[in-house]
Amino acid sequence: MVSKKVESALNDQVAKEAMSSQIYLAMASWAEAQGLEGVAAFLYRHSDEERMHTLKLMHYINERGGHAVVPALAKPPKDMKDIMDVFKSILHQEVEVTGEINAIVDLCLKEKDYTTHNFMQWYVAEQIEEERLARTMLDKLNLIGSDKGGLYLFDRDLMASGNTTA
Ligand code: OFO
Repeated sequence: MVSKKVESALNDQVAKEAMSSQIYLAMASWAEAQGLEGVAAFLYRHSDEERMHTLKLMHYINERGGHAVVPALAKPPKDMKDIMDVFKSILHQEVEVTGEINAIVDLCLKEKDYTTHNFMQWYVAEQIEEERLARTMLDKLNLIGSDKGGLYLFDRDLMASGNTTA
């Protein structure tokens, strides 16, 4: 059974993961409209992953005697400055999520909820991967600079990779 405090923290995280999915979806649509098909495919996939993160939390809350709440979501930004801006926002977003996950882990220890603490380790590991991925993308984009041919190859590679570890 989760305590009310832990349940509420997990439900807050449900809302944040759902919002992440929403933000990635808006970025994907922007990229698709720009003709960046590979980037769009990557971002659509990532939006799905964030939905999976949301559902995983919801199932856990319900299985532990709580009630997972479906949140209201704000409208995400429609336009991005450029592709660099997209991946800078992603890194910023993921660093923030890591902080939120760590705060829940901390709460679990304070509440002596070792079951939820154990469950949250999956998210701790996932955040390492998410941040690594965003940094790798930014490094590649920094190398490409304003080279249009480089951007074309970056987009094509993302299309071909079919996963989020490009
Ligand atoms: Fe759910 O990891 Fe990104 O935000």
